[in-house]
Parts: sequence; structure tokens; C-alpha cells
Amino acid sequence: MTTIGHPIAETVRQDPAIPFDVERVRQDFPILRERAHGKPLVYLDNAATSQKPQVVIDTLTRYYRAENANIHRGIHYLSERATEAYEGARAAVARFLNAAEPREIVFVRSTTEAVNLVAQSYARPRLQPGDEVVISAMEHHSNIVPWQIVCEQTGAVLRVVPINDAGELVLEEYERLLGPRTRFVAMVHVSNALGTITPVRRIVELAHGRGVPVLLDGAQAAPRLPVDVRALDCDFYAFSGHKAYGPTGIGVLYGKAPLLEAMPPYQGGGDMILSVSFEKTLYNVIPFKFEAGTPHIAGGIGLGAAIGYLTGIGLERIAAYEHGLLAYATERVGAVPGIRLIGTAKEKTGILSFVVKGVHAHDVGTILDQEGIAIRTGHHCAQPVLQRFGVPATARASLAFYNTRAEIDALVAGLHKVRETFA
Ligand code: C6P
Repeated sequence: MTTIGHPIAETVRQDPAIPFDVERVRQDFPILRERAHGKPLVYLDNAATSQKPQVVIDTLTRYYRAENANIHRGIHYLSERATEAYEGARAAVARFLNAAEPREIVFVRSTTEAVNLVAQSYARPRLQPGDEVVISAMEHHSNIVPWQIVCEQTGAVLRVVPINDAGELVLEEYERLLGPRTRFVAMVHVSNALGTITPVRRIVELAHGRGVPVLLDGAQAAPRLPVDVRALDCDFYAFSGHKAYGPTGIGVLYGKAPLLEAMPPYQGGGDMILSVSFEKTLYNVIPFKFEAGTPHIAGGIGLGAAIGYLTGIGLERIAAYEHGLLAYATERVGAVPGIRLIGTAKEKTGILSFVVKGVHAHDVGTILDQEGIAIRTGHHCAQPVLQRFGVPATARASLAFYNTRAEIDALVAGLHKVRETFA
């Protein structure tokens, strides 16, 4: 039986001994050859969503052209092939995160859905009035609002770990907040607004020392850093396919098997059951218990292809390359007069948030857009963290491993144009 999707394309499997070849990598991303407003596209909005390599695009089109069928249901040829490919993708995700087994990988819609699933299915039945859920001051709304909802439903209380002026978690405060009523910790791994890498190992260790389970929001971390959920010992880990060079509409929730097994279903419907009668329904085993209805089959298979592509290059090499590019960008952008960088943590990934003195972030974004440069402006769905820095909005350039120093130079030239326009 042939598998759907490319075997990890040899064209992208780079020899670890050879320096990272960004020009070669760029050839794998057809969209990078597009122009915007007549200028070469400079895509620096990767934290919002990343671009897709050809292997992902090909996998999706081949699936729809030649393999499309529903999964886990049919005994016919196509259905078996699609099922095998989808479950193969689950196994690839498990290896990517170093999960103990594929059944610890639940396919969901996104990071957002993963956090909501844990809040409603794990936390809600366990929370009593006065219990506490700990998050940090640099969470994305997706890791704030689901906890606020569950706190409203149960009478539990949200506790927020502060950050310092560099945008780093204040670990002593975290330790202080972990108290006798703490029942759950939900923490970002890499901040989307600041780029800060949080000390996740220590965060988990301290929580576990008090018997408290931890969810890590890996939306920005999984595409940028090697993630080993067993080394981290986190209880849950969430990320989105579309930020990891895969399709939109597919995301991942990793959960330790005994925890997932003990949780009630999040939604009811087809495929999440073993048997149904009007008297009693028996639920399916994990992970299917959490995957009600026809899933995003193409999305799962496409994510498998994206993960194959990423591991073909190597997350260590990706992280190292992006680290060098971030250092270059920080120096170059930071040297533009009137720029204030927001988020200067020692441990950072390729996310550069800044404000330009006297210019609204949206104007910065609009002028850069005219130069063909895509960045994000606004609150980045992380309003509390911007409030912490006393700004309503920032301009954010977020890097991927296909970005180049020349593109950073284009950004810097664009920022000079912004300053000239508003001088
Ligand atoms: N951040 C950004 O531009 P979804 O939308 O479910 O795929 O991801 C939500 C999410 C959760 N946590 C973090 C740390 C994130 O960065 C995001 C998505 C995008 O920063 C879109 S708002």
C-alpha cells in the first residue's frame, strides 16, 4: 500500500554538516516568489501564520485529487488509504513531540480548541469555588479566555504571574503564586507578542512539586524549537498546524494517556463512540473519544507532510538559523532612530515587536505593506501584555527560517521611510 503524501522530500533533507542553505530552502516555498504592490514579497508575519512548502501543497492536492475518502468508516480501498495516511500523520506528530504513543495525540482545530478542550474536559469537573488556575501575564487570549470561562463556571479564580520589563516571567512570583488552592497551570512556551521563551521545564517542575498539572501553549514554540514533551514532563501541549508550515484548521493537543483516559468527551458525535443506544453510549478509546465527527482529514495529512519537511531540515538547525537572524534584526531595527523594542528577554525566538515614536503601529504596517513587506500590527490577541508595556499596539515582524538578512535590510529601509513620512 502506498502512503499518501511525499515521503520526506529528499530535496529538503539537508546534510547537518553543511551550513543551512536559506536560498535552497526558499525554493520550496512558491509563495515567496510572489510580488506585493509590485515589490518582491517580504513575508515577516510568520507568527500569524507561516507559508507552506511545496510538499504540503502537493500532499493536499494529491489527497483531494486521488485519495479523498472518509476515514475510520469505510472498508473500501480509498478509505483505508486515507485512514492509514491520517493515522500516519498522528504517528509523525507523536514522534515530532516525542510523545510516548500516537494515542496521546488528539487532532483538533487549533491551539485555541486544544486549550478549550482541556479547560472544559479536564479542569472544569475538577475545579471547586476558590480553587486557582495560574497563567502568565504574556498569554495569548486563547490561553486566557478559556480559563476565565471555566472560572466563571466553577467559581475558581485566575492568578496571573507577572513579567519584568524585559518581558520575562518572574519565576519567584510564579513560585509564590503556586499555593494550596492551585489546581492547574496553563503557560505559554513562546510569547507571540514578545518572542520570550519561558522556562517551561522549571515551570513544570515547580508545579509538579505541588501535584499541579501543566498545559503548555506551544503555538509559537513548536514551529521554532525542538519540543520534547517527555523531557519537559508537561501534562498537555498544544500547537496549531498553520503556524508550523501546515494547513489551517488542524491543530494538536498532546496529553498524557492516563489524563486523557480519565477525561470525559469534549463533544459528542460520530467516531467518538464504540456503541450508541438511547439507553447508553459507550465512548471510544483515546484519542478518538475527543474527535467527534468527520475530522479535517486533508489537514491532518498535510500537517504530517509539514512535520516531515521540518524534521528533514531539523528543528535544531531551524532554531539556530532563526536565532542568528533575530540577533541581526534586533541590532539593525533597534538602531533605527525612534524605535523602541518591546520584549527584550535573554531567551527569545524570532519575534520582534516594536513601536515607532510618534507613529501609530497601523501606519507603520501600511507603509511597510506598500513596500511589499508583510508584518502584523495591533495587539496580537494578547492585550494584557501590551497593557503591561503601556502601549495599545505594536508593529511585529516575526521571522521564519526562509527569511534572509536582505529581507531584514528591506524592513529597515522601510522603517526609515516610515520615519521620513512622519518627520
Ligand atoms: N497567534 C498571532 O498572530 P490559533 O488561532 O488557535 O491557531 O492560535 C492561537 C494562539 C495561541 N497561542 C499563541 C501563543 C498564539 O500565538 C496563537 C496565535 C497568532 O500571534 C494569531 S492571533
